[in-house]
Amino acid sequence: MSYAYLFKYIIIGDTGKHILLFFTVTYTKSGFLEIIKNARVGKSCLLLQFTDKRFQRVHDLTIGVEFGSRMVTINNQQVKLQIWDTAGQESFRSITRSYYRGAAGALLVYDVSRRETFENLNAWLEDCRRHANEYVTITLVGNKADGAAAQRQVSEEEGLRFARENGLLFVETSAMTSANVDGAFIETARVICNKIEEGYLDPTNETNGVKIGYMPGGRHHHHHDQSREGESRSGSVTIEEMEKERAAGTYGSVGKCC
Ligand SMILES: Nc1nc2c(ncn2[C@@H]2O[C@H](COP(=O)(O)OP(=O)(O)O)[C@@H](O)[C@H]2O)c(=O)[nH]1
Ligand SMILES: [Mg+2]
Repeated sequence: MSYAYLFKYIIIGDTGKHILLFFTVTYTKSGFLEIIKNARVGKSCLLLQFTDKRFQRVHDLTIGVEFGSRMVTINNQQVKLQIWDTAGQESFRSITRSYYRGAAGALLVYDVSRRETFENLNAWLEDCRRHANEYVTITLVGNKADGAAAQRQVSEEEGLRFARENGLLFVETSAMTSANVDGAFIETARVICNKIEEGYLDPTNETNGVKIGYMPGGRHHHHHDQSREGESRSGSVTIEEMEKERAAGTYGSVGKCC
């Protein structure tokens, strides 16, 4: 199937520290395995929900989904999203780093019912900024926003504040109910599209995680207006706000992007 662009994504966030080290030793001890599971923020489940529209409660820790892709439509253009899931390899940070290279989008995931995963965001963000290309669009995703209020350890306001302070997009999701899962991936792609349209992101440079596809009969127009360099739509915008702005027709580049 033809597409206008291909965007490469990565999904990052806690899987629990030193899991692989302890895994075999504590495998049979009841209780501990549960702790391990709780430390996982739901990256593989988000990917599975986005690509397959299903939720699988129990994933094999090491044989998780590692790769997925889905075609999405952004302003009447087909865009293919190719997503890499770090799939439990977080323990080997050097392997994880190779994922950062050539990513146009990154979903930085924490678990709203587990404060520790929120507190580790700074380290993840630092890693991402250091190893990804400078144009990467990062969306902060507060996953598992489906539990009882009493189970919540991070409020939506806190998530939003962190996103604002760090110039990230923000959305709360549930890979279980599928709430906002499509939005998290698609709105990230929309921002990438806008960066291309504004001439901020060069789509011909594959190290930016973007590939130009083949469009039968179509032609791409790319502006490289240097005066707009440095502009980005990713700062301090929530996905909800973007949707509202778009509905009100105030969001730029609508109908022209990509
Ligand atoms: N309640 C709830 N549980 C979830 C959600 N997403 C994932 N989980 C659970 O969290 C566990 C870890 O998910 P997984 O995708 O393997 O995490 P990963 O290590 O970040 O890839 C799974 O066993 C799921 O049952 C969600 O949105 N809501
Ligand atoms: Mg996983």
